[in-house]
Amino acid sequence: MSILASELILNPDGSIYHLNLKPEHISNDIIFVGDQDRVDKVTKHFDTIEFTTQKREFKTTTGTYKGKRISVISTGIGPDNIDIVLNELDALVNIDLTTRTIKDEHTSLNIVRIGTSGSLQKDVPVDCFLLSTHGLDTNGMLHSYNIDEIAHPELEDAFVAHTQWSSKKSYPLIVANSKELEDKISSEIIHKGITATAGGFYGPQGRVLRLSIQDPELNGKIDSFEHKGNRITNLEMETSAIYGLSKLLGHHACSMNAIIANRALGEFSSDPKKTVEELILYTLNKIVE
Ligand code: R1P
Repeated sequence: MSILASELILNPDGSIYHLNLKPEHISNDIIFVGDQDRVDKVTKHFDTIEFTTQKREFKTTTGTYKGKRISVISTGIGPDNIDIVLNELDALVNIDLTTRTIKDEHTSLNIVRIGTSGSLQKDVPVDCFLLSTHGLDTNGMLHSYNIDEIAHPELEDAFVAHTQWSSKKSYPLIVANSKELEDKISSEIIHKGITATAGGFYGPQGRVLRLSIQDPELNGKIDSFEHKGNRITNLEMETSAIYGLSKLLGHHACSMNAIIANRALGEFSSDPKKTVEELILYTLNKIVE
């Protein structure tokens, strides 16, 4: 059955609505960054550039690094943008945009996020690299989909009990990464843990400026959560949404975090640009290994 024009929106040139991309523009190996200016910080290392485009915060450049074809895409900030980026990328590879029908053969993308994040644990220091084994979704976007098959109810229920999570907020969901990608990108220098993904930067991450927040103790309760060896190491705004939609759509995803702040110690990196640059090079070289 053909997908209606109002549901699968294409631009007049046939490219997908927000990303401005056609299927031939992207590689199956994709790096996500948040900031559109960070795309060039990755692709400046490329041997060749074949294509670049930008619409709103979504900038894409495709080229080769050490001979491997890779696309780098900026997602902007937050899980709402990830909903757009993952659905549109999946449509590029798994929907025939001409007939508007789902292809018989499924294509899996490999997606690695290179992001910045704040540590919640004293022993996950500023300027280290952290690979997210899971994303802890606290923002609710994924609840629009059928998520039972990707949930970890025992861990989620333990987290709800430990934090006395308000029933008025969206129920937390814990989603795993792609173990295959984790094994490819890991090394002895990489910290690992569950990454909590918030739907905002201030209140949703426990920051107080002028507004009081629903649970001022929440960050402390997240720090102290432990269940069968699992703990929450850091906080950012995209990983759980990337993991959830990738699993549901049949793609592989892994999130790499440059830890630029330590919320437990109140510290901020003295040179976050350098840490991000080092993570970019580390990740690129792992992807092509
Ligand atoms: C907030 O400042 C942004 O920085 C972090 C958060 O996840 C959020 O997107 O990541 P990026 O630097 O990758 O955007």
